Amino acid sequence: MFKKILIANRGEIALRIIRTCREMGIRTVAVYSTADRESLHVKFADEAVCIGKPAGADSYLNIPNIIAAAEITNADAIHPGYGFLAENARFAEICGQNGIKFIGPTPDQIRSMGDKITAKETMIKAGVPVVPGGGGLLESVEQAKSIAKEVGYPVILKATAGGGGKGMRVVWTEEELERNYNMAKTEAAAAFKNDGVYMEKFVEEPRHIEIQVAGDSYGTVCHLSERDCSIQRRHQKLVEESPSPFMTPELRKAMGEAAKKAAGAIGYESVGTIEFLVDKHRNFYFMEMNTRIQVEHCVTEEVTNFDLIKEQILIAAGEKISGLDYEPTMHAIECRINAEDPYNDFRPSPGKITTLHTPGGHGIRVDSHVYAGYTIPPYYDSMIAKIIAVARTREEAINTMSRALSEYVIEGVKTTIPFHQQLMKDENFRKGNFTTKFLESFKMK
Ligand code: MV4
Repeated sequence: MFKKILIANRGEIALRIIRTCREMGIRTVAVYSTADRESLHVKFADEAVCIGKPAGADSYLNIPNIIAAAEITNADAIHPGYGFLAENARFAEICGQNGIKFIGPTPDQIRSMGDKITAKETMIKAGVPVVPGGGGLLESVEQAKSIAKEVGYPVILKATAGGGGKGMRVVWTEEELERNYNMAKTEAAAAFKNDGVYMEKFVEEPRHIEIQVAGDSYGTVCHLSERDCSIQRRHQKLVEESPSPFMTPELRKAMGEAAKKAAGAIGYESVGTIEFLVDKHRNFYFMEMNTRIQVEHCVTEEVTNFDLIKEQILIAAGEKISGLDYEPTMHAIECRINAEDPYNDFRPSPGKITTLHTPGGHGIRVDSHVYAGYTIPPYYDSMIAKIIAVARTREEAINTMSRALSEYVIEGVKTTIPFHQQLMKDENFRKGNFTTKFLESFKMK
């Protein structure tokens, strides 16, 4: 087992990883930017190293500085968390070249899912359902038009180097295709330094349901059921839950098997997520694979009783997994508390937290790095806490969440707490009646 893990991240996920390491008897090294000197992850780790100025590029994305911090502290592994360098194949490679274990998949596995056209081709070969459409790289507007004619409008253009919704364009008629094709290519080139785009049939009003998987270095893969992440705003998830209110035992079995095929096809060795679009007829289609631990991993932990960070570390250290699949035994809902103003287009609201009262009690877990007197820096993600409610039924979990939200006091900055309070009362949300379009028409009172 590793003796010392460096956590190449900040915020709640850095703290989350430190907690598991302490339980496992593994020493921890925090790294931090000059904006994060007062952050809890710095205080909770056994050692801490400053790695640069506030901007991500100067600190949490600065590979030489992070490797140097691992060398001087003698860390034998690096946990990347999510975001920053978590899906950077080059970083995983450099860790290996320096004799440091990257806690995650291999560089090749990251690469094979990073390019979306390659990933889709791999899934087709593996027998995983994908959205119908041209498939490969589009070579010209003429080719795009002829594929769209075959597939039928509406279609969606996506960047092969994209993901998470960046650089996508929905096209409803042939007249709109040329303009959107050119814009998609320009946007992709600017955002990803790769102007490759591909086409798919546009699935209208889908649900976003993802399957948590785990694979070990002996070729065994298993799944830990689904998370419903349909409650999103501009591709930012706000609420996640497990099980999905749209799930059936048959669909879970089929999606679980497809997810295992997907991970198995690349010999995946770590915990990961297969994202699917699910249409109203419960047809499901592979969208992308996230080769990292995700923000919303906690809902799966609460319903399966696994510590997914521990599993990830054990797999990286060469342990075997059971190979069994796991079904939810409880219902868990997570609300992301962001320092944003839900009454003002979710505008970021960094600054000093003057008062803080964190909820607790039966069925409540709060993962957070903030405290009274903490100043939220403006340089990073605005998420300051995740609140997870767990109960035997969905209705009870929603009631527990409502109760906990009513206890939460955060003063000094605006937060998404009022949004979640109103959502928990929404009739359609309570009925499980929602798709990825739900928040487009949700109005704050
Ligand atoms: C789609 C789609 C409809 N049809 N692909 C958004 C994130 C990225 N992973 C892919 N996304 C979508 N791909 C086809 N063929 C609709 C979306 C989409 C979406 C997906 C999940 C959650 C929220 C979303 C919001 C808008 C669009």
